[in-house]
Amino acid sequence: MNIVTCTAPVNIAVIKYWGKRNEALILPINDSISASLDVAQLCAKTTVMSCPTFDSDRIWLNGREESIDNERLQSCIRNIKRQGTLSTGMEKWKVHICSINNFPTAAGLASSAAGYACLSTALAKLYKVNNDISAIARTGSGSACRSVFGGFVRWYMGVDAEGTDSIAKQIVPASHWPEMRIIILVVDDLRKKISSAIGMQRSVQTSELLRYRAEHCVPKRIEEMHQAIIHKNFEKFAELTIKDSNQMHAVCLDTYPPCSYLTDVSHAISDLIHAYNNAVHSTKVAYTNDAGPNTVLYLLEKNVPEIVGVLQHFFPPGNDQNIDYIRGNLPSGI
Ligand code: 2P0
Repeated sequence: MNIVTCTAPVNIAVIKYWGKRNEALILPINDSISASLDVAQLCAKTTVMSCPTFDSDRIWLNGREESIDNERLQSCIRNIKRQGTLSTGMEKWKVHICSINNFPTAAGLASSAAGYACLSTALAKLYKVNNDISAIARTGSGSACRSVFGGFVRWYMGVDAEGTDSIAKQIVPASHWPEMRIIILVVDDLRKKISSAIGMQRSVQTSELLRYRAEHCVPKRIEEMHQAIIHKNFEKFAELTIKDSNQMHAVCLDTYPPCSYLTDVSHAISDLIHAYNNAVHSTKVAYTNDAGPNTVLYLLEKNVPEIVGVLQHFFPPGNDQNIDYIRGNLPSGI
């Protein structure tokens, strides 16, 4: 029996991926940038086993067996087996996969990203694949390619029709900006109504703003964000993060029928962050929302106590608008 276990981090985008130019190959319409979180805090952990006596491929997610007949999962497993360099017939052995998350699934916390990054890395080790793992992870879930690395990561959209250059690369390791912290405000951990995949497909079909964003906004913004990270320019980083999150949600509303992911509590949090930044005459905290109501804050370590104090003052425990806090930092890697 061969057995491999890996962990992979959740990543939170600061320049968002929203829209595919090729659905089957999962090729995006723009570059995106994210930070991977500390694997000890928010991660997927996957064990893969292959054995000559297994008679079928099987998968367990958080302890429950799920169907292996999932198109993306199959494509990921097929890709890896095809690229493997095992030479003894072991590539024909069936595989059993066990994966767990230590965070709420489908709460807008990119569980599929960590999950597919982890699965791809574990299977690539099992089948001795030497090719780019981010490209394999991408075929499971687009944002998974960014979770293959720690620190700040850029997913290059690429130009090749087959997607050979649509891969992720680390911009800097987490140690480059050790003061960076995130706080996840869990507004609601119920499953989101419209999946990202469906939402972005609908945006590509109907939103003119999406095309404008991809052609005119993101190319400039992505270079500015890349530089802000390299130069540890927090104010610029924060402004770009906020603007890009809001633009992605503007595209979601420009979609027909619209995809509305934010709640009154999400809006109240962003209003509070703007009021706070305004009061302190500097952008000390950034917020960003994925395809769900939870808000992620990026801030520097020295500002954490004050900002947590402000949040707890306005959203006290026991209040109707109660939110849970998950604090994290970035040091990460598989
Ligand atoms: C991101 N999201 O950049 C954006 C922001 C959600 C909002 O990547 O269809 O689960 O599997 O490629 O990767 C979520 O999209 O979608 C996502 P698929 P995925 O993080």
